[in-house]
Amino acid sequence: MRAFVTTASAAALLLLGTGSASHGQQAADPPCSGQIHANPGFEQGTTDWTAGPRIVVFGDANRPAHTGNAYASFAGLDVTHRDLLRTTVTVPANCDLTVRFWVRTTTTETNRSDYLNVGLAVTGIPPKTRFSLAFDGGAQWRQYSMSTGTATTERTATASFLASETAGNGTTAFDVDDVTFTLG
Ligand SMILES: [Ca+2]
Ligand SMILES: [Ca+2]
Repeated sequence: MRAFVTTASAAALLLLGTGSASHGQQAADPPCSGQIHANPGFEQGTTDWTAGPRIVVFGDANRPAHTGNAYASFAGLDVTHRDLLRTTVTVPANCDLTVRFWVRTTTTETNRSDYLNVGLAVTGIPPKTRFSLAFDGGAQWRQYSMSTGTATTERTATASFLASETAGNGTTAFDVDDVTFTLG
């Protein structure tokens, strides 16, 4: 099924629907519940994610996952580079989507140089960085959350994790696990 991403095409769809004899406004409740990502904790590697080659880590006893064996890691390499991890889900009409994720930060930095920008891009809304995490994120797993709000049309939502590391001033590793996408 094609996504109708513009207000104009959504309005056209509504007009077409009005001509249908099947029903009025008594459509079934939208399916606004449940966690909808198939691989939120990276236990199936990069399935359903777009990720660089070194991002998903399995079974590191020294730095265990938040749950399961696997997590995504933007490793502190002390090399100037960027890494991107992202995934896209469909948000049904009239549903809110809440993305919750856990981050652990291991660092030798004492000021902000390496960072992890977490974004949520939603159909019809300009992409936005919701969190810009850095050296002060904490060595224990911490949970963060961000939501799309609701709209009257089906949308797509892309969650992105963009790590940027700069060499020569300390190293920072960001670990990410249990990125859940829950409709409400
Ligand atoms: Ca996991
Ligand atoms: Ca650095």
